[in-house]
Amino acid sequence: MSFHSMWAELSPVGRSSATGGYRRFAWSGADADCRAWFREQAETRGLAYETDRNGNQWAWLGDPAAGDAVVTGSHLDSVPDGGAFDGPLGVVSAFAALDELRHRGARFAKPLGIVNFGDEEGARFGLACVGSRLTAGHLTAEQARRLTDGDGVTLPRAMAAAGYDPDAIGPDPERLDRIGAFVELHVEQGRALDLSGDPVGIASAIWPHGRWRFDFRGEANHAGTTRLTDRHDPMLPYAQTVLAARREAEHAGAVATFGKVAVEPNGVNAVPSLVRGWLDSRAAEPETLDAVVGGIERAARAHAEAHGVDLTVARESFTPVVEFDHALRDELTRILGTGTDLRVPVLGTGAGHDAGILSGRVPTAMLFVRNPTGVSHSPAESATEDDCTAGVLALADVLEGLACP
Ligand code: HGY
Ligand code: MN
Ligand code: MN
Repeated sequence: MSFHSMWAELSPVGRSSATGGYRRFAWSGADADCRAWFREQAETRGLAYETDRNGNQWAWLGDPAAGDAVVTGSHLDSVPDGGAFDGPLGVVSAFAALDELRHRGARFAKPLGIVNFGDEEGARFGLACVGSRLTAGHLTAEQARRLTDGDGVTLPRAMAAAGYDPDAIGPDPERLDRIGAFVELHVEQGRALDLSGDPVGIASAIWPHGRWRFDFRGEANHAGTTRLTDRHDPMLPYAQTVLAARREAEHAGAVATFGKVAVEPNGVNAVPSLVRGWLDSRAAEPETLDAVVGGIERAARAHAEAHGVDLTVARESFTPVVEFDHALRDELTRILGTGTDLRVPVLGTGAGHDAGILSGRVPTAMLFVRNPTGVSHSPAESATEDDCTAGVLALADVLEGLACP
C-alpha cells in the first residue's frame, strides 16, 4: 500500500467535521480505530504484531529476541483539534519506508521494528508520553494508575474499557535492551527547514520542558450584586499570571503558555470560585526554565494575595533536556550525505517526543520533515507530498544503512 493510500485511509479517523482537527485521545474510540489500522498494516505486510504491557503497538520483521534491533515509528494520538501530521507522519512513513526497502530488495541483517507509542500527547490524562515513559521506567505503574481525565475516569478504567490490562503496566527493560537504535521521523514543529530550504533535517536536542497546574481559589458570588471591592475573584490573578508568563518568557528567550483553563462554576453571571490554568513552559537551558517558572509562580502568588485568593501550584510533569546520541546522529548524517546532494541540517526543538524519553536507554535519533508554515498542534499543520516522499526515502536510507550493513 502506498504512502498516499495509507494516508487517505487514516485521514478520516478521529477528525472533527466541525473544526477539521483531530481528536484521537488515548484509549478513546478514535484511538482504537487508529490501533486497528496499525495492526492491519502490520498483518498485511506479514509482520509479527504485538502489543506490549503498556499498550504500545509493535510490528516486527525478523525476531526481536535476536537483539540489536533497528526500530522506527512514532504515535497516532493527537492533541485536541490537532493536525494530521504530528505523530502519524512517523508511523505511516515507517511502513512506507519498509515497503521501499522491500522494493529495493534490501536484505536485513538485524530485526526491524515499527512502533506506535500510546498516549504521546497526554491530551486526556495530562501527562505526555505515558506509553514510552512507563516502558522506560520514567513513570511508575502506581503513578500512572493515579492519572485521571477531565471526566474523572482513571487511566486503568480507560485502558480496561479499551480492552487492555491495566494491571500489566510497568517498566519493560528487556524490550528496550533488544533495541540497538530507535529513529523517529516527525513533522517539524517550527520553520527552521522552511527557512533553510531543506526538506529533511536531523534532531540535535530537545529543550527541557514541563507542565504546571495553577489553582486559584476564590469565592463564588453574584456577578450583578457583589461590589468589586468585596470580591475574591480568582480570574483576576489568573489573568495577571498569564501576562506575567509572557513577560518572563520574553525576557528569558524561553516560551510559556497557558493553553488550557477550567473555571468553576463556569457561569456567565457568577464570580468564579476556582480558576485552574495549566502552564506549559520550555527553554533551551534547565536553569532558564527554572528561572522562568519561578518568576511566574512568584508573580502568581503576589497577584493572588492582592485579591484575597488562595493559590496552589503543582508540577504535573517534567522532561529534562535531551541530547540525542552523537554517534547515531553522525551515522545518519553520513548515510544521508552519501551519494546525494541532499543537505540535511541538524536542529534542536522545543517539542517533546517518545524518542526523547527513550534516549536515556537506547541510542536514539530523529528525522524532521519540513513544515511550510511551522504551524503544529492545529488543523493547519502541513507538509507537502514531495517533502513527505523525501522523508520516506530518507528514513528508508537510514534504516537500510543501520539494518542492512
Ligand atoms: O507537547 C509536545 O511537545 C509533544 O508534541 N507531545
Ligand atoms: Mn504533538
Ligand atoms: Mn508528536
